[in-house]
Amino acid sequence: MPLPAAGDLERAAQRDAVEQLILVDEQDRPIGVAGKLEPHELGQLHRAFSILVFNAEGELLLQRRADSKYHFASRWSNTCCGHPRPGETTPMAAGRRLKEEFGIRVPLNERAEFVYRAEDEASGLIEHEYLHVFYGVHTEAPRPDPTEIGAWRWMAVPAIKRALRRHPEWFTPWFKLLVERMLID
Ligand code: DMA
Ligand code: MN
Repeated sequence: MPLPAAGDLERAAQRDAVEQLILVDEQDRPIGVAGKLEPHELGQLHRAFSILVFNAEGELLLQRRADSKYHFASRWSNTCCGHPRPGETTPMAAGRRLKEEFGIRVPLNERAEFVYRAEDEASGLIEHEYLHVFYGVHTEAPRPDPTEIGAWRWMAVPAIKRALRRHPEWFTPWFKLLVERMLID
């Protein structure tokens, strides 16, 4: 796994150590609370969200996950992802992470939900999530947090599909699922 830069090392590890997430059953009913890392080590199902932000031309805002991310580091992915904390609604959490990661506030609509499971060979961690998918539109340049986002760009859907076909290993597995299920050219 790529290692964090000096300035990111303590911040990234500290944040992941204190975060908590919501364990759920296959119907998204809460069944418990856990620290952030353990469910990803064990592959326990938990609540999560994925956000797709488009510009006025219909291009999607992509992020390359920072090299210091705890899993799926350095991969290209959808605009923003995360986990609601215990006591936090999923739309609130989605707005919070979009602001923290990309420095933008965007009205969001929930459009879909599904369960998926994916393993990250590099970190040995497992994503097993009940995923809520949000859409939003934003036209200005974002101001990303470099401890979260290594790079970003707007990209048209047909170009995303071509890149995914040729180089699936450049992308996160949940992004591939989102594109296949949700995005028509
Ligand atoms: C976790 O994403 C959630 C999904 C849908 C993969 P993340 O690692 O970008 O979020 P965070 O850093 O907030 O845990
Ligand atoms: Mn997760």
